[in-house]
Amino acid sequence: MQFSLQDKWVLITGASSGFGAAAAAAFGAQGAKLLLGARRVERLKQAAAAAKKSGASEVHFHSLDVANTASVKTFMAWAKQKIQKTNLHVLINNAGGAIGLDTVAEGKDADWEAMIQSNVLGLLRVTRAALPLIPRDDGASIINLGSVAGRTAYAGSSVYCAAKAGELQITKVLRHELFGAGIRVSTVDPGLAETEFALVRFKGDTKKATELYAGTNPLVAADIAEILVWVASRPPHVNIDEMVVKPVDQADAGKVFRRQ
Ligand code: NDP
Ligand code: 8X3
Repeated sequence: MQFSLQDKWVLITGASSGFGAAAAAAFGAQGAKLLLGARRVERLKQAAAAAKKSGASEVHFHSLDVANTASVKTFMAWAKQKIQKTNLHVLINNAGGAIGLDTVAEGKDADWEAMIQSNVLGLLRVTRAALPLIPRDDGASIINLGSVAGRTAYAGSSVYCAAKAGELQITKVLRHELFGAGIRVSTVDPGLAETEFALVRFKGDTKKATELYAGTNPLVAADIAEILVWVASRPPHVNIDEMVVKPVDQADAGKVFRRQ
């Protein structure tokens, strides 16, 4: 039988835009209780209001920088207070993204460090802090956001590809470490999706960001949100290990069909 998300606690990192904000609305529509984190609190507030409107039974938000251990600790202490018991049923490790599209020859230390901090170390920090709140043998799920970039390589994306390959390996390791605990562990790995991802990658250059999606039909945030809900709501004995989701116009990370 499908796992009901009604009144279950769902924690989403990077909930201020894109997949995270859409996931808040989608889990909200299932009647879940939401804990949302990201750095831009004003945007979290908007995502929280939309999720409440979609049917969430409770929505709370708090600033979170997954690149900072102290911030993760503060956030999780706040989350623990809200949840009270060990009943965090869904953890969505979504915070992350790509910064820059430089070759290795032109790469910037700050960009490399930020990508490893959010996509890899942030995922580890949040998961470490959340694990004591996740119930055993009760249908709980940890769902990590990977990428096609973690499974293939393209020029200008060395560290982002490495970070998402790291996410995939961490997901697999967790499945070993949680063996017997009755906690599901999944990775959902999208291809080209129109969110603020490109704006962040191109450091606020809206022209370049818009061009990335020009003439093609990318995924949208709601496509991934719907899949995250589906993964978490499978019967408790079913673990969706890995899911790769691309637009029909995309054959591989660097190969996108564009209509004139
Ligand atoms: P967005 O840029 O729209 O969202 C990224 C989210 O991550 C924002 O809410 C941002 O919040 C948050 N975030 C980034 N860094 C941190 C941090 N240090 N601490 C806390 N939150 C952080 O992009 P997407 O929704 O597309 O990206 C979501 C995830 O999906 C990322 O992991 C990305 O790599 C992955 N992905 C995206 C694809 C795409 O094509 N769009 C494809 C495959 C995977 P804030 O800035 O407020 O902190
Ligand atoms: C984002 C997908 O193809 O831009 O993770 O690397 S891609």
